[in-house]
Amino acid sequence: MTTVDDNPINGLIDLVEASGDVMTRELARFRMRYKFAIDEVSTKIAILREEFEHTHDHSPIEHVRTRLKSPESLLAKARKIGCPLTLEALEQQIRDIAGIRVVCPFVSDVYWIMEMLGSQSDVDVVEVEDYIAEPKANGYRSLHLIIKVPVYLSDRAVDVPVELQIRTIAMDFWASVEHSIYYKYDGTVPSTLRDELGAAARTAADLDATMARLRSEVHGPVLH
Ligand code: 0O2
Repeated sequence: MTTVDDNPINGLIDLVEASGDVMTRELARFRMRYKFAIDEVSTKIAILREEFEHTHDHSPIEHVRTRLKSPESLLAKARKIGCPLTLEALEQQIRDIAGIRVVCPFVSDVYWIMEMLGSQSDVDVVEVEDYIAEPKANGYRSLHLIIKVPVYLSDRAVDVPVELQIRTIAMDFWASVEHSIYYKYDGTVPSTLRDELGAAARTAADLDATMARLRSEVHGPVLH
């Protein structure tokens, strides 16, 4: 297996080009299985959504976004965490190569999606980080899961990890603004802005709670 640990070449793409067609094909094949895993989980989510909409008065999903980590950000993450640049090590140590974000109207929808996916026999939930129950210090709230799904290739089946971020519209709005501020200040956000973001996160949490209460006053308790 080719490694770039001591290689001065800056990008995985450069490495791949320098290593010739065999490595190019290997990396493309490696990333492809994550794309297939995204396709599989996206289909599961679409089925849950359509079936739910058929029988309920609201949709549990506002929108879904998927992303396959680019070779450049794969390399940047590997460097950041000190992961050797071999396909085996990338596979074992980087679990967000396939990412899916599901944005829901209500907090109860977030947990419903987790339960529905987690109860499927071909879905293995390997990690749950509940930043809704325990928000991050900056106010970030979201439910993070790493799930593994089997992908059937022509010569074998592989269990492929997918990072799922499930959150409400209010949480998503906060996270996207916070993300852009974080990058604008290159990670060192001034303390006044940090305080305001913290206050905005509490407002977003209050909004989620108020909307859930109003909904249940009008439509009755959530039954899913
Ligand atoms: P990107 O570009 O969104 O992928 P990990 O980095 O996943 O290996 P960890 O610490 O377990 O390690 O990750 P965590 O805390 O579960 O966060 C993973 C992702 O959640 C991040 O991916 C962000 O997308 C999102 N996230 C986590 N914390 C915050 C936060 O404070 N603000 C915002 N806006 N998003 C957050 P990446 O890799 O950072 O970036």
